[in-house]
Amino acid sequence: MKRNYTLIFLCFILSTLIACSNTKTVNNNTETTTKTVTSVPQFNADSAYQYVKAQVDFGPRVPNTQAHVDCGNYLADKLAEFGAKVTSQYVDLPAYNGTLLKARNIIGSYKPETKKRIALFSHWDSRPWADEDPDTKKHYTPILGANDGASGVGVLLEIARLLQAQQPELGIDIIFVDAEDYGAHSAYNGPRKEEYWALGSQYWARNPHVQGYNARFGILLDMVGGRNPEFRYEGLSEERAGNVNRKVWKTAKALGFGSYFVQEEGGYVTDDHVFINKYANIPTIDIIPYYPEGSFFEHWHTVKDDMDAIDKGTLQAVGQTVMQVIFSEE
Ligand code: AHN
Ligand code: ZN
Repeated sequence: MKRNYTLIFLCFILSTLIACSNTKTVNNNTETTTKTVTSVPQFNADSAYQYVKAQVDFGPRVPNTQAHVDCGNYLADKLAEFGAKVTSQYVDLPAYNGTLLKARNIIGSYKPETKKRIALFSHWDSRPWADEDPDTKKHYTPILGANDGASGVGVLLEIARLLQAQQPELGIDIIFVDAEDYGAHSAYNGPRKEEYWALGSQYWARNPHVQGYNARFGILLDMVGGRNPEFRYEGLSEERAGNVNRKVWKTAKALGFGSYFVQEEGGYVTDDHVFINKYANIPTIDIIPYYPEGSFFEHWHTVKDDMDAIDKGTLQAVGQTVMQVIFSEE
């Protein structure tokens, strides 16, 4: 009799243990499944393409023009429509040739009260001159900047649309910087200083929209909508934010975009991230096409940087990768 009780007791303990461990396994599986399947929304390249086109339809977004004012209003309205807290920085910035540019940086913030943040950047102005055009008669014609300008902004607007419905753990700031592309004309004889570029981000990096602003890291998107680009590790990004480069390129490869994101060294590029790293001290990478010949894409700074230069597959590769990266942070 006594032995039977002991046996029943032992069976009870054993079955409880099995039941407990089973429950635990099931819960773990459920958790893992939920996380991988539902947590990263699907980036829609058709939608991003429409946002690129909407900008290009205003015409060249050159500072001190009506198209620039109108497009700035459109961008701020879209961010607000997508549920971001919108801040505009209006500032007059002197260009290399003395022209005073009426610039506007536009920031859309998600979870503005959250301390842990990620900053996503793209310039929204377009170059006043097609000074790389094969036809020298076009060298003073303003460009549409479908790829050089509108593509990065289009990708970020699509991300904003998705964030409206579902947000990652960290706060996200979408930062449209102005007056990036007013760097010295190719015919200019004076010194070619890097500070002539990226005027809007220089201002933002010294005067962020929130006092004492900081972010875990930053990602700059520049010319991310062209045909067959090869994104490589840009030099300064590698020095200042090498871990962010690995994270992004590894994520892209895992998503099947390894042909766009090539895990090789690229050259150094003067771009917005230089000043964001320097003045705001946020480790920021630049996703920008690598071109050994020194042109970022076939129609760079030419009148052909129009909607025909845009490839939805590229927008998809960059957009889905950035989504996966921002949703993977905790
Ligand atoms: C150089 O031309 C070396 N940097 C300019 C970066 C740029 C121009 N990004 C867009 N347009
Ligand atoms: Zn440019």
